[in-house]
Amino acid sequence: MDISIPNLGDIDDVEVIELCAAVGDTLEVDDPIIVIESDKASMEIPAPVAGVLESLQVVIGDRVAEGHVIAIIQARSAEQPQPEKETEEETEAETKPQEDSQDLEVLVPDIGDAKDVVVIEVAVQVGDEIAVDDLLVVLESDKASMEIAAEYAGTVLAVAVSEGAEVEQGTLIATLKVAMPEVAGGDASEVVQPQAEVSAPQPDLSPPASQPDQPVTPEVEVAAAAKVYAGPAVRRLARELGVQLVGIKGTGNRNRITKDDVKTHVKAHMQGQASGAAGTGGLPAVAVVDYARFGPVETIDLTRIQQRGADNLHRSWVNLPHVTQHDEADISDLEDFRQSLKAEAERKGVKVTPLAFLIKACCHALAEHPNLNASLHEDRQHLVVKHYINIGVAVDTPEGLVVPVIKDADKKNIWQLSAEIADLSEKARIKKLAIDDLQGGTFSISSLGALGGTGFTPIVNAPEVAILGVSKLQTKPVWDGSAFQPRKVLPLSLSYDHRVINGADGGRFMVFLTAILSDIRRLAL
Ligand code: CAO
Repeated sequence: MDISIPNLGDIDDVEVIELCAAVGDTLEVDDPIIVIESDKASMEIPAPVAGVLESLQVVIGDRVAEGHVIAIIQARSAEQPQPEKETEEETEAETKPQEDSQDLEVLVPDIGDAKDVVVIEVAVQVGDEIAVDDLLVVLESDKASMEIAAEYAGTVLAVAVSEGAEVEQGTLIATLKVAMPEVAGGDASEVVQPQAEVSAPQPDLSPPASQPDQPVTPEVEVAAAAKVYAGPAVRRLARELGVQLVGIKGTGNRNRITKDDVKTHVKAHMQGQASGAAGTGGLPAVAVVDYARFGPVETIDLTRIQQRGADNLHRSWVNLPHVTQHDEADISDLEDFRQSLKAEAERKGVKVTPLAFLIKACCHALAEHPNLNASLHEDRQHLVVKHYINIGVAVDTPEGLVVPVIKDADKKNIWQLSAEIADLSEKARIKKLAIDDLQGGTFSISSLGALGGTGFTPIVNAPEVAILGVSKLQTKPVWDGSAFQPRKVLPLSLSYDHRVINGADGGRFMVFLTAILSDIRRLAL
């Protein structure tokens, strides 16, 4: 039986925006087949009869009008008893080839803190046949660019972004019809359809199993987002509210996410904000002034890095109660040792500055004081202590402040740290940092020593809980018990999140750190 678009009143041209059933599905009367959308409303086209969907005559993006055949259903006769679900599944498996394609939404994966990432290239168009790893889009943040490639081979059904569009994690990039492997064992009824409201069992879209303690990779995030079991209306609501469906607990049939689930999730988030768990809000605004009334002015565009950096600093400043503790380290011996390394450093082609020693010393101090290598859990009832030490280093670039991260800094020697500081700061300055270079920091250092200053209050790079500010090394008279000696003294400023670190913790950390810097033989302990 041909299924056609019904009379749509005064609307004569609408777009197919969702496919709710796949060829081979058994449909009951009123089960949705597709969703169409005009500029006024969207509506589902339901099955007028029960039966098996023999063919779909449209793809997402097609424009249709009244009378357009969208599908063919092999109707079940009235005498034919409605098959039991399990029997139906068994019969299908025996008599028909397994359904071998599936619609898959490709979403922007985890891109760290990056917001308002811009699509700078769209490499596919509707109808393209693509292979695994074929480029879909190229994104660019203020810090790096990133290619999003296809995880499955298939056909592009719809492209949801265009060049210049701003996206963030979870934004829909494209919908693919992908060739899927046959279901092998398992309870197929628990497997979900990525984007359609269908009740028939679906092939497994799970990515290959990963180790439970492996970090979630962008690839896994993409597959996880696609696996969400929710209908088109719920997905649309989630998109409108800017909510990620991944992670929302579905209370509907077979754990399907309902509109109420989305609303409950949003409500819980808002209540969390109101109770101060995240964000602040309600701050009095700074007065808007017409500066030109008082003299000539010039308005200059801020770079994207400056804008995002300002947001991050503001977020940290208003959410974290900051305390800054100042101290001084006598690094005369360290400086003598560093100077003695100059010839060797030149041969190795690296420049050794005090910063490499500071990173090394901080790693020792963090291992000894793990509370500073931690983050406050969002429930504010737990502390997440990290068993790895990744040091973020603030780098001043023409575009603004960037904080690349030296991973596993505690496992690297002074030569390796020096080389990595040079490499990451150069990449930061020429905008060649990868997203990964900017993620995973556990503690940060902001060194203004080369510029000057006797102390400052750095802002914690939240959700880290502490940051070390470094000012200019000075030669000062230091009393040795019988006379003043000229010593090289390094001013240090530790800012910390007072919800996690109390004054005594901060004090102990600084005493330990300055002791190491004053006698670097302690680095060997
Ligand atoms: N006191 C005195 N001199 C110092 C010093 C200190 N605390 N730290 C470094 N120096 C010296 C170095 O030894 C080097 O001298 P030589 O050229 O004679 O060897 C010189 O200053 C320049 O150092 P550098 O800046 O090239 O290297 P670095 O390892 O000290 O720092 C980096 C690297 C990337 C951190 C730095 O270039 C930078 O960008 N700093 C700015 C960070 C910033 O803006 N923080 C503010 C964040 S809050 O807005």
